[in-house]
Amino acid sequence: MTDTTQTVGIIGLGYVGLPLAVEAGKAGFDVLGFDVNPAVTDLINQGESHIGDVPAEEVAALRTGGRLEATTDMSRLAECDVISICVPTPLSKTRDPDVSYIISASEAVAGGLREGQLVILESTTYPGTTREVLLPRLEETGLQVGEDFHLCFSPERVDPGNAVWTTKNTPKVVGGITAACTAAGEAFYAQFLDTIVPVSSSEAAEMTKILENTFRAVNIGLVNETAIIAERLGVDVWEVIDAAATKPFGFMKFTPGPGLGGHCIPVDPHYLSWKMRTLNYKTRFIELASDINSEMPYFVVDKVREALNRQQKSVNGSSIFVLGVAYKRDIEDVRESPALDVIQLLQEDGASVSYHDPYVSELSEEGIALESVALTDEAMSSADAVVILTDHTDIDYGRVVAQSGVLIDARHIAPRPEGTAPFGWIVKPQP
Ligand code: SAJ
Repeated sequence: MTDTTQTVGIIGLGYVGLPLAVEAGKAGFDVLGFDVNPAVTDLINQGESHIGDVPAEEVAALRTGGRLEATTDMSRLAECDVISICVPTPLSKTRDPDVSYIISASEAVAGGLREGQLVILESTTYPGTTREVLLPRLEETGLQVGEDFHLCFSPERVDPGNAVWTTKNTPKVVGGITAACTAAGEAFYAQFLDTIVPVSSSEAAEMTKILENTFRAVNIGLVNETAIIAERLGVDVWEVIDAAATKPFGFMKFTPGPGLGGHCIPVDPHYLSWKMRTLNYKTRFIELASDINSEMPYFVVDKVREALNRQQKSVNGSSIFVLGVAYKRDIEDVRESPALDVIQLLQEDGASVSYHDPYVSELSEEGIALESVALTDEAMSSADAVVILTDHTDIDYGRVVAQSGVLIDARHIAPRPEGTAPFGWIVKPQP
């Protein structure tokens, strides 16, 4: 693992796998990317990129240099000296872990497992998955972990849209089934990532990731509950959080919003909850945060109702224009986006909803079928209410305030009209 003559296989060429493939290719490894979707492998083999954080030029350069190839043929895993598994770990309909992607990847790896290979799971999952789900399938080949092959867990820490912290410069935690496995994982990543953080086991590495994301989910839940409490007390939560954030130590700023989106933060903590239920322990903070975060779409719809009420209007029959449907700013991903919940609730209450999102041209999720409309003055001024749900950077919010008759701001991004309170969920009309 101490030279780049190895061939690196990466299973799953999404927002985790493709950036990793590109970094390994740039470091001089031959990279073989695997994906079940031929549209993805074809696109990459044409030197294109379907991931916002990966410029097509980087893919094209690696293709030209013969460093990167994509395939759907899993039998080629035998060609790889290192195999990184970056497949999705969603929740099932009953909100239990769905490790089916990990299982099918494990079986594909086992099919071509040979001496000298290093296998690394990167998908976020409950502590124990690497040892309990992957290892048995690999050892069915008769090969011995830590002797014939190595097996590690190394959490992905990709923050989509974050140009400062990238795959290359974000410290990389890695923990193996055995000490030799950890050493192999550390040696591999050290070839092309800036900082490696070895830990004592695959469980420690799995738990590290779950703690990171649970930390965020619980703290977002805390500020969202603070928002609900502040509303009852007639205090503005945004002002209070900004003031608390002036404390130079012992405080970390999180902001309330329309709910918890993305395929990580709303999902990952439930992997730990599920595992602990099998051990007869209830993870109370995770469940409580989840309850509160799920309440926020209702809170926002209540604000819309209150704002319309100030103009003797009801939600029912109103035209409501939503600004931003992605789960967070400056990305195109709508998975678990709270905007989907807000739109559904408004439609159920009889509103006719349209939206504008510069990153999301159409919305066909969870029974919603809408296309992004242009952000014209007319679209805003003719709506009975405008609701900001995602604070994309490239929108002129001063214009939104000027053109909207009724404006609800769930992200505290809009400038406040002269003479009105500088904070609050309802920008116009003032009480
Ligand atoms: N959110 C709030 N208030 C906050 C912060 C976030 O309401 O103060 C909301 C966001 O709008 C979004 C959701 O929570 O809907 C998740 O936000 P996020 O910033 O955690 O975004 P993700 O899920 O794209 O990325 C996170 C990573 N984010 C950061 O570290 C900033 C990181 O936790 C993980 O590397 C990544 O998930 C992952 O892959 O696990």
